[in-house]
Amino acid sequence: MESTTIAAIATPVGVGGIGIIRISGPQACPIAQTLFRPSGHRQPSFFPVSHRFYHGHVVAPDSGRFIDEVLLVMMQAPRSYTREDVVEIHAHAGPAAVRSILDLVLRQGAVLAGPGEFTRRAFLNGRIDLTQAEAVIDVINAQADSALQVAASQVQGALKGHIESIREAIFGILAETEAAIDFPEDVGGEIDDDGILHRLTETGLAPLEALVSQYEAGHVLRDGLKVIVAGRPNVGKSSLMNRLLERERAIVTPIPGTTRDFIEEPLAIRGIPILLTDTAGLHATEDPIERIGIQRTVARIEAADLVLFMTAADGPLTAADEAIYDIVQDRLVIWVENKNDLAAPEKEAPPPEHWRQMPKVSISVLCNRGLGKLKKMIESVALAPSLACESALIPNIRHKHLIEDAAAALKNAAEGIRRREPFELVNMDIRSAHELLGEVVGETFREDLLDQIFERFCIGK
Ligand SMILES: Nc1nc2c(ncn2[C@@H]2O[C@H](COP(=O)(O)OP(=O)(O)OP(=O)(O)O)[C@@H](O)[C@H]2O)c(=O)[nH]1
Ligand SMILES: [Mg+2]
Repeated sequence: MESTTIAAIATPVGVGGIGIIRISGPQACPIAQTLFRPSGHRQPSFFPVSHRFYHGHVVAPDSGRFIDEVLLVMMQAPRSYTREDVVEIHAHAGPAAVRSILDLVLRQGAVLAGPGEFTRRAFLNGRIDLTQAEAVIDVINAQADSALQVAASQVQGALKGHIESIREAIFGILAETEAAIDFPEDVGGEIDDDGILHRLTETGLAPLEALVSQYEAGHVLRDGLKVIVAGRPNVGKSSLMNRLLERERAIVTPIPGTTRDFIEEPLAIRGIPILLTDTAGLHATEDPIERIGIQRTVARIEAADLVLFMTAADGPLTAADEAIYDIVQDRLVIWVENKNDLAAPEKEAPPPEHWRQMPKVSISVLCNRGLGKLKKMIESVALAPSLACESALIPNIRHKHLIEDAAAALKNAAEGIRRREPFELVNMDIRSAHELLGEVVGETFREDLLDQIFERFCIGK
């Protein structure tokens, strides 16, 4: 247990309804008692009951100056977030009052908490493991609902449980082979190489490799779906971007060639984080600068998860549309036919045969028609199993690297067993895999790693 008592403002900066000052450590309660005047209690006899809210006032101990009307709650160790004594003071006034209260708390002997220090203590005191601590950061940072769901279930320890069971399996193999090396006469008989190899692959390597591939699959929920709007000039790409963002982000004019470079904006569609890119209209040109722009757009199209290929219904498809079709047709694509308010059905030619393979939605950005349907289509693409992953077992980048290294070590071990190398050697790899997985759940950890993780937190968490 830490001997210092830490304090910080736990609510976001700015003018909010309430601001919370959080204090954790052995002095949390004594400090609170010096500042807090409970309503209807005589001060000297006041000692808060754990997990109960008290109404009262914060008063500066030296001057007797009234600071704010507050609610105070004490959570006695170990039934608190950090497993230490925690006091929270919920202040009602603006940021100035919240800061004055924090100031008083610090003057009474608490030290200002570093970023993530509350969570770090929760980890060091064994309340949560590292995957859960990192998931707390993700919860704080998650912008869209679906990402939040994944983060929230990791707080519950889904990934931890899974890694633990893989680790146990590996540990079982280690225990068995080490016993055979050290005490051959007690264990009796030879090591069953093939049996060990089978177990190593089935219960160690395969689930680890599956986790790594889930990292790739889960990237949509974690980082957002990369969606690019492409089409010839003037079809309404920037208008669509603005409509989806619900603000006038991109310049829209009737002049073809209005957008000259990429415009990239994050947004959420039906709870899915999206990174939307508006592009310059694609068309045949001799202008060298425009040609570079077009090359870059093509590269972006190749890196996108989904292309919204836009055409306009105010006239027939053009050669420029055909040329863009050739670029986007092997991508995941939705054909978005815009300006259906100007469509003249009687004059419309049916689309070429090969175009009909693309899922199509007909919209009018101007009249706000068909946008709901487009959003639904984007959602179903994003949630397709090839991109998104329903499973809660999605590692973050740190986990992924460790899991990859552990898988590589197990692969080496498996190779060694196949070559009939002695288990003294093979076990070095197996042991290293076991340790690497220990780092994922924080069982074997290094101080600098902890610093790195907790630095990503905001102060007060
Ligand atoms: N009638 C009608 N006009 C639209 C619709 N959507 C966009 N427009 C108009 O089409 C023109 C071009 O719109 P933009 O959004 O600038 O088109 P763009 O595809 O971004 O064009 P570039 O940036 O030049 O490639 C503007 O005058 C828009 O008001 C629509 O659904 N119906
Ligand atoms: Mg534009």
